[in-house]
Amino acid sequence: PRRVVSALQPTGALHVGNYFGAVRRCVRLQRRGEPLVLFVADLHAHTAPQDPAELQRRSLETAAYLLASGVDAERGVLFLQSAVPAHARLCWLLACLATQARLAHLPQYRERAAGGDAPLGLLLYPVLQAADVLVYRATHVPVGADQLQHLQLTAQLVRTFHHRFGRLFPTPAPLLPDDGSDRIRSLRDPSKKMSKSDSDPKSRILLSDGDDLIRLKIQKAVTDFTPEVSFDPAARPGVSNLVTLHSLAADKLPEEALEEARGLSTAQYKRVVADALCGALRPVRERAQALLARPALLHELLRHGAARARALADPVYAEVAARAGLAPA
Ligand code: AQP
Repeated sequence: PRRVVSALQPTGALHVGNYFGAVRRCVRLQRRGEPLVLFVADLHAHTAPQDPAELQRRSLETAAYLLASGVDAERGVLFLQSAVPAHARLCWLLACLATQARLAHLPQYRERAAGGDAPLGLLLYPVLQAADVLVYRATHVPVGADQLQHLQLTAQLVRTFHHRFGRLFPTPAPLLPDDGSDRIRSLRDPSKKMSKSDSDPKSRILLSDGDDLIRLKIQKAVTDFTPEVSFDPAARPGVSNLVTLHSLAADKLPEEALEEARGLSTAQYKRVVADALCGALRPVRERAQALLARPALLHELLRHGAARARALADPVYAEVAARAGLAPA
């Protein structure tokens, strides 16, 4: 059977890159009938220092935005990663199958560790990601292009596991988008991706931003000095990023977005883009605010989700433990 597994880290407020690149894709897969396991990756968040109360608040907020975006927690499974111990248990065994050299070679690690004395958790991050999907015997993982190397590591860990302990896991296949949604750029420096942790809040549009703030951030977005609008991500990353955002927000093809931009200056086009974003994000924001006003309901939903996730993951881990000569948990 097919199973799609995905996650978001509660490392900050979600931005439109997370929304179009991850959340909305999950919602659409789920609406097409794909069985979706989706969680808030609070264990992953600890690879950077976290304030405990803030982490808890962000985790709940992230869950609220996932639900507000249309994730169906009854059809799928939605929970906090740390509530399902099998992730960390499987991670340990997989870590024993991975080599330090292989992990230290991954570009994301090299970027984030930047030659410093990084926490061990940062090195193990992609191994925990492998455990996250294998513990549900995932067949498909929605990823962005920058995650492909981590999925290759997962495939390698599956091969090593099978070699030592016999066949057990499907090799999860990547689901890559073809609408540019996996590469939304920073509004202040279009050579970088939009990111939760960028020090400049104007570099990203948050799902919690109101219409005025969305308009202001788009108006201040860095473009270039060519007056008309065109789509050329290599030569004109800033303007092209606006076209991508417009097409995603208005659910149009980039060509259709460009058609609307014809004859407009960049400044005029920015108003069109901002309108489209306001229209797409307003209902999500309003639903999230309504959910966040009911924390007890959210906690209950997540508790229920975690119980269902454990019912899926525990038997898989029990089989892993049996194969590896470990106690069943
Ligand atoms: N700029 C982006 N464009 C499209 N998709 C993006 N994603 C992240 N940034 C963009 C996707 O959102 C999901 C969230 O994954 P994560 O919570 O693990 O965060 P991340 O990938 O590390 O990226 P962030 O949001 O910028 O967080 P920080 O700053 O903490 O690293 C993933 O599916 C990712 O592809």
